[in-house]
Amino acid sequence: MEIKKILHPKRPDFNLISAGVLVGIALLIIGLSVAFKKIADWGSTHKFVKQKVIEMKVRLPYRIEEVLPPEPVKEIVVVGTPYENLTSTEQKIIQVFKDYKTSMIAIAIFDCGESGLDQYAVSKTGDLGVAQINYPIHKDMIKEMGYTSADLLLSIDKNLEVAYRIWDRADGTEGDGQGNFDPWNGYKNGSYLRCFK
Ligand SMILES: [Ca+2]
Repeated sequence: MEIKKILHPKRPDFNLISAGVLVGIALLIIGLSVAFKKIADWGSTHKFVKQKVIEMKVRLPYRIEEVLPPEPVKEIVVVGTPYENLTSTEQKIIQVFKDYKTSMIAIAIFDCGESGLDQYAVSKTGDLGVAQINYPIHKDMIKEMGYTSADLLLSIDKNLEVAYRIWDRADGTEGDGQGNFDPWNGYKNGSYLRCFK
């Protein structure tokens, strides 16, 4: 005869669980006490010190930096005469040519190489006024500017305005503020250099 085995559904063993919980609590208490003991030991040899959030640095009010050599001084022609002591014609030449060195050369050419800065100077070949502008050669440009040959003698300003235009055109490009004095004989033959003695 077959004996039927009655299978009881497994029930949790409450006694075993409560024993385990008790052991767990005991271990936790031991662990915590050990931890507190360690913190207490660490605390006996360590302490909290308040520190500043911003650190202040003490330093000298000056510092040493490398000194760079100055740029080379631009070469200039020194004539030794203050601007206010120049003649009005010389001042006008500086105003027209602007650049100091160019102006000094222009004064020297017109003074020592051409007209002697005589407003009414007229040469045999038709060079007129302060800058001794050759009328036959530059007639078209002078007319285009609205001036007559008489204007180049009566007005130093107009004479120099035409001179500047000739100077500017001499390098092949007009209106670039660059030029040369090749159109003037007083420059090409070197007679202007007498003004720089
Ligand atoms: Ca030019």
